[in-house]
Amino acid sequence: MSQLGVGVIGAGMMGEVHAHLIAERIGSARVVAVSDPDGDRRRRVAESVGAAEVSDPLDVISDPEVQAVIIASPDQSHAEYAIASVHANKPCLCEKPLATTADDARAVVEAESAGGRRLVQVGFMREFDEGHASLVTLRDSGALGEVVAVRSTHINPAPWAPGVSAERVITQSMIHDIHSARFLVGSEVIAVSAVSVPFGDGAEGVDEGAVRFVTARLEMAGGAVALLDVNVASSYGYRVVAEIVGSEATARSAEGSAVEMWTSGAMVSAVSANWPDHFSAAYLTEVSAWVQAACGGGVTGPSAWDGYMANLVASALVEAEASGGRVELPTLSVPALYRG
Ligand code: ISE
Repeated sequence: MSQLGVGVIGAGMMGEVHAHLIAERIGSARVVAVSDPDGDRRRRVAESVGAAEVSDPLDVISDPEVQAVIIASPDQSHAEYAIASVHANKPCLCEKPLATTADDARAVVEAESAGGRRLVQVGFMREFDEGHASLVTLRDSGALGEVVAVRSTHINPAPWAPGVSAERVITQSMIHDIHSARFLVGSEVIAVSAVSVPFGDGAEGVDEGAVRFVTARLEMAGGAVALLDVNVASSYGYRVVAEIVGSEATARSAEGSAVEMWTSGAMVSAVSANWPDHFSAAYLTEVSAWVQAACGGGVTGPSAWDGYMANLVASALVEAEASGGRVELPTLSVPALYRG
């Protein structure tokens, strides 16, 4: 069987990760084109996977050799390229967030719905992480009872970005936890509130208004609550821990290295340096599942609707954090394409 031709838009950190997974770990696909406005970066990644260099991202999508597209360009361009992929009838894996505004995400949903076929998979890769997937399996088995609460701890190494505003933390980082809350609880968000902790005046090397921590409370339909924390300035590395508190039992994703060491009054276990190594297995599972679905002309996993819901909740959280209030979300009916 011939290999799926994949075009990669964006040769930054995630574009490179995906391009190498396809070139080195997935036999049923190959990278045929890579684009990036930075010529050196584009050349380096294209050469390393034996693909052609393309300067205009829209030419990647229209290239007849490209049968499926990976969108890993800057966030503000995601929606445009996702819509172009839909119009070209090509499955795409679009990095999160689907868009930078809920309106732009809605436009992707509308384009896809008009075509009547799911072609957009959003890169919420935690659905493909063994720990998160096992929590869903446990929940569905009934062993946890009713879901009472979900907790998500998300820690990025400092300096994630010295000028990071609460809005950026919410829309670029906490957006993962928002999606996790929806799929771990299994219901929609109905209201939100949020608080942030700034670095404080005069902190060295950080911009005015930068925050180091955001905590959010999501009220979910059905009565459960989701408590999400993002720390963008840890001094020790990267962690993500998810927990479901159930009426009968509580379960949490495990962390740490394969071994633990006891030494001089301490127990030591490894901490990942950053997300590409922490979630390396999840990225491989995600990309493999996407390639398999794309070979059949479709996609799997988080949908454009999920991307849109996450953007809506993120906007509500940005408003709640700025006002210090509680912001309610509208109840939307799920379009037919995304039901079931
Ligand atoms: C960051 O914004 C990302 O893009 C990664 O997907 C995520 O895992 C990380 O924690 C975020 O801060």
